[in-house]
Amino acid sequence: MLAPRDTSTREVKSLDGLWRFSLDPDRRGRADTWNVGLPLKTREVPVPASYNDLFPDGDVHDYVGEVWYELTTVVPARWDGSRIVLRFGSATHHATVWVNGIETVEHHGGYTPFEADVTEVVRLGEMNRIVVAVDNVLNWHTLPPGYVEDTEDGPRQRYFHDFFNYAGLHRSVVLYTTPQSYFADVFVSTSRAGDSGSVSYELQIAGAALEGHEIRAILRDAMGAEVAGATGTAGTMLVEHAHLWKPGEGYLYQLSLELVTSSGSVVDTYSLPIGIRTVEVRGSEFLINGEPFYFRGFGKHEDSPVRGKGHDNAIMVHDFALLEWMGANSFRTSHYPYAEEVLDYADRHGVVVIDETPGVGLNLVLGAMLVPGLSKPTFSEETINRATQEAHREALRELVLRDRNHPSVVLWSIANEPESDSDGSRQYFAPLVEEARSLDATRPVGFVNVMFAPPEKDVISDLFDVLMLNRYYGWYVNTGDLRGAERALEGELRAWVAKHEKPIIMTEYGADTLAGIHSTRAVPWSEEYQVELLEMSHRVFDRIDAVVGEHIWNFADFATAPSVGRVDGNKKGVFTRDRNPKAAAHSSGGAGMTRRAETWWLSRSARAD
Ligand code: BDP
Repeated sequence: MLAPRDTSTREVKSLDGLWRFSLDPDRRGRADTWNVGLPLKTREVPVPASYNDLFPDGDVHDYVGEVWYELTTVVPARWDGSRIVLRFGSATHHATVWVNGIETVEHHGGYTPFEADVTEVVRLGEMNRIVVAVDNVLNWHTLPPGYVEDTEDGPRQRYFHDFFNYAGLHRSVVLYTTPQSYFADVFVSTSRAGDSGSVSYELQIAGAALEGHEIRAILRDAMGAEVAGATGTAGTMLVEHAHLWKPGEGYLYQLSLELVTSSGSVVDTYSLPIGIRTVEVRGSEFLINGEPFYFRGFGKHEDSPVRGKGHDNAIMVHDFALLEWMGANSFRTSHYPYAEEVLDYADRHGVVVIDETPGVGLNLVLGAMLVPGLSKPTFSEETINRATQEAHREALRELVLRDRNHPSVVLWSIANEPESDSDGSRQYFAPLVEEARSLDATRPVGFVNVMFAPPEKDVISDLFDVLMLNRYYGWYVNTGDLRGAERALEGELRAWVAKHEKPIIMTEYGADTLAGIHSTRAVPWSEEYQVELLEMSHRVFDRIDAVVGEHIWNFADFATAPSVGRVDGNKKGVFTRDRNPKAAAHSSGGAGMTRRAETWWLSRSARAD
């Protein structure tokens, strides 16, 4: 899916701002034709933002069901003759959209964009009413899964993942134009040979048929100089002395596409940034541009006070600045696709991304720790089944089709901590791995393994290119016993190495830490304990050659559903939720780093000098 861009033939109009908003606890909206217009008296909410934390009342925070958004906007009269598209960056988790009372699109899945051709339903030069019903309900067929419990006090949403179920219009909404014949999609892949690079593209044109048209592709370097060109719907361009996209140096070329008629007039133009780089797994190494890469960074969340999961450029820039301050070179979009702006930024700044689907909570053994009393098998007709797998396939497809042109994305993560030690898990995942490979043969595929499925129990890791492990030695096990934790962690990692010759990325390890708690001894929840646990983990990683990455859990504290193990949310951040550093933020930028991470950091600083 192409991101909307202003070009000489296209125009984008932002619909971000304050929208009218109504909860619908009695489910009256549809019967009372709110799709044509919301009741006169409503609240107003900002877009993009989660609605949950905007108001002091629990009714909004813990609301379960459809909410309604409405905006009226003028569609410019000058757009006459263009194709007009309404696009949502995301709506969490399900949306139905009406324009001037007419249903135009429905979308399942809370973290990927969707759009509707509204050319026939908008009134040019006049006010147009856009109404969206957004449903936050998670059920057995959504990703992530969940179920709604009927209680005396109304519905209560239950789910098996450890972050709050924020909802609403989390990302930008735009109207944009394209010509009637237009570029519908493009897939770009790159390779290297010696110091040359090559850029291949394959594109799709849609809309009104054109006779004898031509397609021109032009590649320009960062200074705007033309370096290569090609014609046709697919082509390969050779770039001599290519300037590679590298971790720490996000060098980008621009690929400009032109759709031209036989008489030479330009019908459509589209332009996108391209990074020339290669990614490869060889033995137990992860190579970027043929060089071993060591991931150093964090699992993150889209999470901040007031906005919840709403995208915010100020928070984004600040988070990237803190990542740099920490010496991080990478992060994982745990546990869902992030806003497109985040990947664009990572592309420009050379930050490496592990891109994850919303496949989280596919593990009811783990789920029972978050939903007391839950006692059901993970994979069954009644729980996670074929319909869930179909939703997963669709979420994976939408993620790959959205993000495959980002050089920052080097690895697809299909799921986080699913059950992976049963026949059911193999049946569930094998087709999804195939799907990922058929959608994109240029990137490795992985999933994030949970501690309940160590090497002697796991039955799916052979399907994947890398091992991604979340391990909580010293926290959920060996609590307060870092010596025992060190032995156990090393023992398990050696068992993985013995079983699979694959690179290991430690995708989560860490300790809940309440900023301000201090101790001279290693006491869980204290800042010192977090420091010591991270140092212990880093010592172990340094002893295992197959470990090619370390992502601390988590970058910052984040909101969760209430539970006895959570103190106003998950506190495993090295930053607090409002991004103040805990002791570990200082130490893991220096002494706490593994030797290999330190090497990367030093070479990076040398480049910057
Ligand atoms: C893992 C999950 C992550 C949790 C973390 C924790 O992948 O989402 O937040 O552990 O318990 O199980 O802090």
